[in-house]
Amino acid sequence: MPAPELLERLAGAIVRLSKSEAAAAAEAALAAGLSPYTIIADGLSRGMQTVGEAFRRNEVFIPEVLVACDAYYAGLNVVKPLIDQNDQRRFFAKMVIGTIHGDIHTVGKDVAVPVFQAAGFQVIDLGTAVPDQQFVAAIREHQPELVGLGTYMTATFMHTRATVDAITEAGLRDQVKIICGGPSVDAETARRMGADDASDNAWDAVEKMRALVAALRQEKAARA
Ligand code: B12
Repeated sequence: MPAPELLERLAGAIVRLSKSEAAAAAEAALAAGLSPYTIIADGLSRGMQTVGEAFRRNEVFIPEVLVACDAYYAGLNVVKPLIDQNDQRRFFAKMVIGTIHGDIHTVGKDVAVPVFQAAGFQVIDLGTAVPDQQFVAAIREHQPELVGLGTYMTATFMHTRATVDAITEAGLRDQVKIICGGPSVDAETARRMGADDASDNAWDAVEKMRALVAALRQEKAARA
């Protein structure tokens, strides 16, 4: 099968919400000599993008999006062992993500992470109810440009301030941009908490994240 058809099959498997088809299409694409990066960027990710557009138009809903994520991961898992995770040139930027402490909602982050990966971010997922010091340790270890805080409730959104303060006290605040995500947060409130931006939609967040990374790079260049 020629490359364009293989890529179409990969993207189509995500749109058709088929885990088995995504895995089989990834195997076939690898066997045909396509690189893991082409499979992810031009195949699986394009499928996720299409699903995201349908979600924005209210043509599909969260249950379908979650199955699309499963299909995306089924394809990704086939090619993952062949990716050099340390090859920074392949990724647009590295991000550390975790749900703020006190908050056990998992679904939003489970949807957002594959969307961010599909958009070219290398994502280190710290999980749910993440203590402040774990964010600090992860920034030291992984040196991301972006920190994503999953903040799904008003009550625990207040913890954003404590997390940002811990990052500041560790002397790391000017190394990263911080974006909050979830239904209970807006950009203005996030900034009042010391973060840089917020989004309640993973696909919209990607544009904001790209802009934050670009701003950070400019600031770092100006400081150098
Ligand atoms: C499912 C659910 C639960 C499940 C969670 C299951 C699970 N494993 O996640 C259960 C039943 C456990 C639960 C518990 C509670 N819940 Co609840 N829950 C929900 C519900 C119905 C759906 C959440 C969801 O999955 N949405 C779908 C996802 C895909 O959307 P999303 O989270 O917004 O994510 C999108 C974006 O925000 C973005 N995104 C997500 N993460 C990130 C991260 C970054 C960095 C970025 C940039 C973007 C981003 O990408 C996603 C795709 O676009 C919402 C109501 C609602 N309609 O939102 C309430 C809701 C979030 N829950 C709420 C509450 C209050 C609770 C409880 C306190 C209830 C209780 N009294 O016990 C407990 C919390 C316990 C705790 N300590 O955390 C409130 C929060 C209200 C508020 N403003 O504070 C809500 C809004 C319901 C309500 N209207 O009252 N909940």
